[in-house]
Amino acid sequence: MWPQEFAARYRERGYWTGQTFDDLLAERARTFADRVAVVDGDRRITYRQWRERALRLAAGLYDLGVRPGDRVVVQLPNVAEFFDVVFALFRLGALPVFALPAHRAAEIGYFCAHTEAVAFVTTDVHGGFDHRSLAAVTGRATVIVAGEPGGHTALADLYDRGDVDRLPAGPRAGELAFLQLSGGSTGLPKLIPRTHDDYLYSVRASAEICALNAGSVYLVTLPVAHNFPMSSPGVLGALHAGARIVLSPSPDPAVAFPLVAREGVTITALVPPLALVWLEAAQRAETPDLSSLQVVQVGGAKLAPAVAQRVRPVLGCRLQQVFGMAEGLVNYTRLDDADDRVWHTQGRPICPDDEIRVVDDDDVEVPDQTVGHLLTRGPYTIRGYWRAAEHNRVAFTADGFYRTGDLVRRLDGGYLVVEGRAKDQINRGGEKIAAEEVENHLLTHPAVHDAAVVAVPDPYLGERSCAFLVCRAGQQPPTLGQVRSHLRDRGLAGYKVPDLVRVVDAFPVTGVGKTSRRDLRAALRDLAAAPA
Ligand code: J2J
Repeated sequence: MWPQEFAARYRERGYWTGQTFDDLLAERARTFADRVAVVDGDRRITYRQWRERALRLAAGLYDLGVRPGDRVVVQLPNVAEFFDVVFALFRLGALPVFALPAHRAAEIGYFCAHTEAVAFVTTDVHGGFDHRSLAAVTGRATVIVAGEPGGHTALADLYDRGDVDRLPAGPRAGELAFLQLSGGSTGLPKLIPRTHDDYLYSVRASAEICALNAGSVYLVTLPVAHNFPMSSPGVLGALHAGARIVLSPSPDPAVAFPLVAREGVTITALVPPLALVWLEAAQRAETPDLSSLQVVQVGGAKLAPAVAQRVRPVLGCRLQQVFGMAEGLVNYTRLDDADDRVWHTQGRPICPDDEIRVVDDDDVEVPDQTVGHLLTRGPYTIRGYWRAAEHNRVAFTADGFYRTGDLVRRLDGGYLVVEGRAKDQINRGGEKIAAEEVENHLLTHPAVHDAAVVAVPDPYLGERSCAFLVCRAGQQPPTLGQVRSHLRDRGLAGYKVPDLVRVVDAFPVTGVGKTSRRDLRAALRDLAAAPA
């Protein structure tokens, strides 16, 4: 949490207003009562209905035993129930833990155990996977299913189960609102504690930077629980503006483009590989009418300038680059920036009180235009991960700056260009993979003696992952297929399963004495990029 003097300053400057997400929804339900807030297929939910559904569900969850401060792992695809669940938990002061639909037993089991979750809310079958099977790893958490419950608690039954008038008082804005997932670079995923005050500030300011208003229509293309579509300005920014949220079940242009045309979508958020897919699809003759689009945001991974330049001519709208992180800091190119900045930079921070330091390996600040490590602190950047005291000592400086692990160059006007990464992470088209987490799973394979996972450049995804293996003496090295099925059997999310496997006799030893895994990964990176 922030030291007193910082908290006082952030309040004084009007960043932290004391409003909770429940307060915000209550207010919007009054102001925009019968306007449509959420569109999910044929379902259209007004602001008033959204609030009513959230309150009734809050009462049902309370009746089920969910209490203020409890953690609830939420794994839902882009469906309207996501908003009911999340705002019911906000009302109760229970904390959603945001899992992604791609997460499997390894991740869900860990989230439930680490957060001592009292409930796990998921869907029935999505993308060919039966999420109810995850009940096997949720420990004491009550499993709640949006859809066919299959022997578990049906979410649908909870709306009429409790008494709204007997709900306890809601949380205060300085308290935690939820736990978001870190992209991670360590063995186990870290959880990011965000308060109502700090997150709502980033949402409000983002909505303003992106010029959202009650006439805006925001298409949720990426998984809604990710920080980008949730808050930059995302669905919460849309709520703040009284805008309309349209949920796309898939980012595929075949699904998303007709929604853009039907609903008059004005803004959406994409990762770079999807931007490429959209550009290709939009050039085909039979493309639906995309003329309502005003802004396409691209972020999560580095966008190549050559792709950036195609957005306006092909999609007929402005491009906004977004360089953000679930830990806090978000940078945007501004809607009135010159093309050069929009194409070649990843924007500048939201807030004048976002403190940015670009430093060398010894934490000494480097001049503008020089590549260095990005450190940051500010009114919506966390001061520590949740229950991770040891890791926090390395992830934050003594004076509270978050070490982003990103290598950037700062230009005049505070614009940042992302030049690379110092953290042991693979950014697979915006999906983040912690090298060590995958390595730990690889080490459980009986033939594997040692493992190192590195990023390999990829023309479409930006990066793919390559696992280097040293095998045990006398053991047959596993094939790519065997490695992949081993990790899938362990319940690892599909995007974390290595794209390539290289078996080597030994890892290169760099420097003298102890070899750090980081040096090792760097040494292997060039090898991985070479053809097999
Ligand atoms: C290069 N790298 C980028 C960009 C993120 C908005 C937008 C994105 C995220 C996000 C987010 C990048 N160019 N434009 O939370 O609110 C890499 C950096 C960063 C990490 C954070 C938001 N945009 N990145 O991607 O927590 O390495 O958040 O530190 O998933 O993604 O990942 P994540």
